[in-house]
Amino acid sequence: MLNNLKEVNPLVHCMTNMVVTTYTANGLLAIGASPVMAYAKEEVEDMATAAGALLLNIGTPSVELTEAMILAGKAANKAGTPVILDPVGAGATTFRTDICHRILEEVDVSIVRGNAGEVAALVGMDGVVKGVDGSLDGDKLLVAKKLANAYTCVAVVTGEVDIITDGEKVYSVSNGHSWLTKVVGTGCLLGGVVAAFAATVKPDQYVEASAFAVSSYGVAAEKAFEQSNKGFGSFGQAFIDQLGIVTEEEVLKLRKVES
Ligand code: ATP
Ligand code: TZP
Ligand code: MG
Ligand code: MG
Repeated sequence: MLNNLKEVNPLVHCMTNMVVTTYTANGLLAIGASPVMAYAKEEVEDMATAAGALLLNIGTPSVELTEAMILAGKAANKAGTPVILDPVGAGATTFRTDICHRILEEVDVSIVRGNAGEVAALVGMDGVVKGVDGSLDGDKLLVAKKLANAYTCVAVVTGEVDIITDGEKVYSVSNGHSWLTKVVGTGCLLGGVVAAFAATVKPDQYVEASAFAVSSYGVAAEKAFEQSNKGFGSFGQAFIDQLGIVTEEEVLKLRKVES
C-alpha cells in the first residue's frame, strides 16, 4: 500500500487547524502525498471534488469554518472522495462536540481518527479530554465499535495501542512511541496520512488502508526515536525524515498488528 501511495501521489485537501498546518503539509509530502490547504467557502467544493481525499480537522473551530467544512464534505460525497474527520478536542467543550455531531450528521464521513477521549465524547461515553489531550479508562474497542456502527464509518482510535474497526473487522496496532505525544500535531498529521492512504483504495478497503497507515506511522516513529532521542524537537523533525524513508518492506516486517 505504501508503494502504491507513492505512485499515485494523491491530492489531499486538508481543512485543518492553524497549529499544525505546516507540519501536516511536510509530513504528507514526505510520505508521498500532495497536500493542499483550502478553506474559503468559494473554493472548497471545487477542491474537494478534485482531491483524492478530504481531511476535516476541527482543532481551531469557528462557525464559519464549520459551514465551509460541510460544503466541502457534501461536495466530496458527491464526487466519491473519502472524508476523514479528526474531532480534535471533542468533549472538551460543547461547541466542539456539537460541531462534530453536525458534520457526522450532514456529511457521509468515511473515517474518524481521534484519541480515545475524543471518540468517547462523540458516542456519549465517559472519557477525559483536557484541551486537545484525551484518554479513556474504559473499553477502547467498545467505544470504537459504537462510533463505527452509529455513523457507518471506520473508527481509528489512537493511543498507546491503536484500534481500527468498521464495526465488524477489528485491527489493533501497537507500534509507535510515547514521544509522539510530546510533539504537537502528530495526531493531526496521522489524520492526513490516513486520508492519503484512503485516497488510493476503494471504500471496502478503508479499514485495511487505515490499519496500514497507522502501522507505517508507528514504525516511522520507532525508527525516528532510534536515530534521534536527544529531545522532542529534533525527534519531531526526525519523524518527518522517517515518514519519507520508511519502506513498505520495513512496515511489513516491523508492524505489530493483530486482527
Ligand atoms: P497528540 O498526542 O499529538 O495530541 P492525539 O492525541 O490526537 O495527538 P494520539 O492518540 O496521541 O493522537 O496518537 C497519535 C499517534 O501517537 C498515533 O500513531 C499513536 O499510535 C501514537 N501514540 C500515542 N501515544 C502513544 C504511546 N504511549 N506509545 C506509543 N505510541 C503512541
Ligand atoms: N490546540 C488546538 S488544535 C491543537 C492544539 C494544541 C493541535 C492538536 O494537535 P494534536 O495532533 O492532537 O497534538
Ligand atoms: Mg495525544
Ligand atoms: Mg489530536
